[in-house]
Amino acid sequence: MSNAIRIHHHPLSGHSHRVVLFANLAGIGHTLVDVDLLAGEHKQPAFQSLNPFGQVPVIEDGETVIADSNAILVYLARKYAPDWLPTDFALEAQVQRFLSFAAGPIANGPAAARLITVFRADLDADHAAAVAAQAFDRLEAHLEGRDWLVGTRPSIADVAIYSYTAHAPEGNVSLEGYPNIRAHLKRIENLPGFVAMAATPAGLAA
Ligand SMILES: N[C@@H](CCC(=O)N[C@@H](CS)C(=O)NCC(=O)O)C(=O)O
Repeated sequence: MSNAIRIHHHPLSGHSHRVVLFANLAGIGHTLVDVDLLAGEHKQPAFQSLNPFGQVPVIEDGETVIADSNAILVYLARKYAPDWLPTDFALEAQVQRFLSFAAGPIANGPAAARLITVFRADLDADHAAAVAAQAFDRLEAHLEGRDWLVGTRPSIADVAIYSYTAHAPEGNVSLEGYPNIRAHLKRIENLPGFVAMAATPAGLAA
């Protein structure tokens, strides 16, 4: 496997982590390029030439540049790790459903709650907590009797959900009442190649 893919990331970004995690789980060779978000590097022309939205993660695969964590997961799975994205139409739709879940309630719930505590983001903590609770109630119910979100093996859906769910307690969102979710996280952590995102104390950007 070549080392051609460059992953532009920030080590405390869950969106970045889901890409780094997938590259490691799927054995996709890559190099990491740190983007200093706290110094505003993502708003500079050099980075914005890669992603005009000014957000990590972004990958470069030769001449191909892809931004957005879920878009990157789809691209990498299709090109390098097809076992992680089913081609059966109905199963693929189920994967897409959970990518949307990751980009919606997971981003606006546990990820937003963590942005408030770790990065002092000016967001509504009560709203984030309510969105997180509803999202985790739904995820907990879906995982009843299931090992993986879709089908009988891990897919990019599991990877997309992992990072902000595992780190929800950093945003004061407890996983205590969610045994199915905690078992699912553990299953992902036990996969060969798993790499954790660094834990962060509250108030990083204080
Ligand atoms: N939909 C995007 C969201 C990416 C995102 O929110 N990235 C954050 C870091 S976790 C970022 O770069 N924030 C800087 C900013 O928006 O100015 C994805 O899935 O990649």
